[in-house]
Amino acid sequence: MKHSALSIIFISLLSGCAAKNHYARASTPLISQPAPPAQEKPTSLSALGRDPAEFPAYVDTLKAEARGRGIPSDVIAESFANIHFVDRAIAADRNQPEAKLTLDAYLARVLTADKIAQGKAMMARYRTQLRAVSERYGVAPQYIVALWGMESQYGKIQGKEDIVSALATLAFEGRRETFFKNQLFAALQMIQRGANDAQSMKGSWAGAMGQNQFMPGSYLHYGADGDGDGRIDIWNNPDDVFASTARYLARSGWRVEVTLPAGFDSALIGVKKAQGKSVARWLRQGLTPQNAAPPAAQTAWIVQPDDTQGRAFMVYDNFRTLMRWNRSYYFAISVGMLADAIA
Ligand SMILES: [Ca+2]
Repeated sequence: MKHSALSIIFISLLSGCAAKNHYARASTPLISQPAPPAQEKPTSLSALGRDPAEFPAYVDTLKAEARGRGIPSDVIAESFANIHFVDRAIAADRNQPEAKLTLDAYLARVLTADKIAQGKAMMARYRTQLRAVSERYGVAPQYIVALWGMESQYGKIQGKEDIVSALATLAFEGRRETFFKNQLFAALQMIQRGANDAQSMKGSWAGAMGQNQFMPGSYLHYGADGDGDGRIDIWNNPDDVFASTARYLARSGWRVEVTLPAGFDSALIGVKKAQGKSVARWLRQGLTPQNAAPPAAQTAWIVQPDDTQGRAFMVYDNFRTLMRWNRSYYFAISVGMLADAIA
């Protein structure tokens, strides 16, 4: 990928929260689940030794593991009441469209004039709430609205799949079993805590829920009660959607802006694995962070989105993770472009 594309992510997604230092505590998944790396070969259930006829028995093992994790039996019974094999989850997970589209083709599909116009209207309609959330979390409102638009068409398309079934099916598929099992147990925890009742735990085939398409794990980590009613309702309540999205963006920060010393060797700029150095080593080379420096032992990379004259940023492994996933990368670019368009 060229740096010019990177600049879109950086300048637009990140300049809005430049006032605060939000570098990551830990590598985190995107809001939606990331697609598998493009180089991963498609496999079939039979190649993995998994016959859909074995799904009910697999579900029994999931229930047993949930009990072992301390989820009460009545919560398990309620959560699995509608359990079914989700064919579409398997088909769609194998056929991530972005892996086959160019970036321009992807943008033409997702960044429509209608979506931009609606985004501007939403910015105006929710101006007061967005300003409050923006101040609280240090995230500019257009990024919150852009994520909302990209994830669910501003709340309109949230998915109607039973989340427990979608996650159980994806875990059964086996390519990322641990990831999806953990998301499933997070969904059960949500039901246990009363985040939503089991019948209403709906979302996409990929397990993403609500107006901001949080995975259950993201909900547990980043969910925020925007209107103070004691619930975090990302399905129906825009205040909660805005607060949760802003909290996610603030916590999953991935960069700190730096000033490069005169004569800095441009060969050191980039996100190849070999270009990573500890923060301490970068500082010894004369880089000056514009916010508090990250932990000295943290491995970081230097990027300069505008190639020569522009600002430089120190980024961490979660940014590289983002770049490895085409879908997420395209998605991040499209969010940045939508934010610019509606700001
Ligand atoms: Ca609430």
